[in-house]
Amino acid sequence: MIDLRVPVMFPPASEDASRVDSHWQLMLIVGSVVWVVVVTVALVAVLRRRRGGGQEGTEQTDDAPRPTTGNGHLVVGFLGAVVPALIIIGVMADSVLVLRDTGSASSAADATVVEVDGKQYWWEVRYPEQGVETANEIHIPTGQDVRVELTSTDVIHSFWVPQLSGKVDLVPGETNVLTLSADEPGTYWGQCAEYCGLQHAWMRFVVVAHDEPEYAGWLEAQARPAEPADPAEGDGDDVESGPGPASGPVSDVAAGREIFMSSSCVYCHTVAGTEAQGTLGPDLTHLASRQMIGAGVLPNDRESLARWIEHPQDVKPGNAMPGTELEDDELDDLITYLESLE
Ligand code: HEC
Ligand SMILES: [Cu+2]
Repeated sequence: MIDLRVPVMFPPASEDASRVDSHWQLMLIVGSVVWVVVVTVALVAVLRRRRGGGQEGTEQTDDAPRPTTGNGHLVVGFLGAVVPALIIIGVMADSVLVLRDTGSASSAADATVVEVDGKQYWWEVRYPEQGVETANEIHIPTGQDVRVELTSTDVIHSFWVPQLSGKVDLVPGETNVLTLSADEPGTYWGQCAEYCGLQHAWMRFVVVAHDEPEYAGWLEAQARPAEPADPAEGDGDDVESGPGPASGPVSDVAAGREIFMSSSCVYCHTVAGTEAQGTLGPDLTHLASRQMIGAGVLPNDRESLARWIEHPQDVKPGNAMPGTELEDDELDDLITYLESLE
């Protein structure tokens, strides 16, 4: 299980990311050298003037160094204009090359297409060809270009997975395209990189790169509707861990489903294959298969789900989900139902 709090976000894990990374290194080195030279020259100038004891506009003493007289002015002026210009042109040339090499949207006809819609403060993720919808988690096949089509529902967001690519903005009314690929299977953190409101920092996501067969398996599982909960066998689904309420009924999927379907949840959430078809919040059809909830704010476990459902505004103030008051055993059943959505 990966640590939700301390992501390692920077070592490049794709060709594009390596290009961006080496460009950044180049700028860091060039910038550092320029800084050292400028500061050294400035210090030397100040110290020499001090030692000379001269003041602006007053007579210099005999041995005061006067480095820039006559042609000296011309030489220094020339260097001061030409050297920075050359450095800037050089760095810019590399920028243009990096943009050319990495910015190009994948045009391969068979490239996997993923649509990502930015929302305050989570990511809707759709695989239009397979009819799959999920949230805050993008699964891709390893070693292939994936075409990510970025849009926004509300304000400008920015899609950034530092280990895999550069960043691209999500702009309302526009579709921007980014090519994503990962050299190795793994989990890569992403983050909204354009301030979008109070919970901008908790607008995170993961990209999970799989080997081809595993990826196909994931897609297939996600494309299935939720298993119908059969009320007749409801009490077969005991809570996995921890004892249930001492004398209350054992929490079960069917009871939880009942609570979900008769609460406000259905106005905002979809569970494919049921009457819950809300679109304001994340699709919950396969919630239990996801690693985290609330765009990275909590791990996906019973305790966190309970906190989230009762007090989403404490966990992530300003997000679009209101809290719901439930009896303890109702909440327990509801969570058992959510955990059955694999
Ligand atoms: C007014 C709309 C609304 C209602 C009502 C609502 N939710 Fe939500 N829910 C959201 C939104 C929006 C988010 C995403 C919040 C974020 O991450 O910024 C969310 C997130 C969630 C998540 C986390 C999903 C994920 O993948 O991150 C769960 C679980 C959830 N809601 C369950 C419920 C349940 C259970 C109910 C009913 C008791 C409910 N919600 C009622 C809007 C709603
Ligand atoms: Cu943001």
